[in-house]
Amino acid sequence: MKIDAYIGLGSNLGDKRANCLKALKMIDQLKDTEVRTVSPFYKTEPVGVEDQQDWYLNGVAQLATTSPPLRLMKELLAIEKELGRERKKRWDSRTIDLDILFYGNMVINEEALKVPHPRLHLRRFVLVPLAELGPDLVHPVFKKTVRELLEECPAEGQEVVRLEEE
Ligand code: A4P
Ligand code: MG
Repeated sequence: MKIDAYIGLGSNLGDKRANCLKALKMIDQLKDTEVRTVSPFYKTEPVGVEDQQDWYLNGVAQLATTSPPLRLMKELLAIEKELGRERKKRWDSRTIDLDILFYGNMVINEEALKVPHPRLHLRRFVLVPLAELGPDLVHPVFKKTVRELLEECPAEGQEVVRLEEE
């Protein structure tokens, strides 16, 4: 059965837009997964990082997939690797970060995969693009819509600027 999954894309190193577009193309080429819709991209203030980091480019994509969640996670990690992401320390600058936000209504609590993404409700760089694709999606743990989560999310230090589509 095809499941609707939502993923967050983020890049703050190199050609950020090209990195996100390449990742989307590679995701769409996965055997059991297709990219259904992509949000506009946003230029976003770095959140939760102490060192001086460049702003991020963030967006959200809706996927239709028959890949089970852990397999999809592995496939996304392989794409991150292929696009040259080096893991040095947590929350370091990165060429591409691919996070699974929602996988249907599933709730998963494993080390390798926590779904819904445990910090998505705190992050405007996720909620703003996600609300463009699915404002009425319901978070299966909080039982609130994306629109509601966005209204409740603190905006302080979390500027997001919508970029024009090209
Ligand atoms: N993992 C578990 N659950 C998930 C999930 N739902 N999606 C595991 C993706 N990965 C998940 O991830 C570490 C491990 O988490 C993976 O091996 C996977 O099995 P990582 O991508 O190496 O680590 P990370 O991204 O450095 O850390 P983390 O905790 O995922 O960071 P976040 O929460 O992704 O935050 N500010 C702006 N403006 N824009 C951003 O995109 N991103 C971060 C990183 C911080 N600040 C930001 C942004
Ligand atoms: Mg990540």
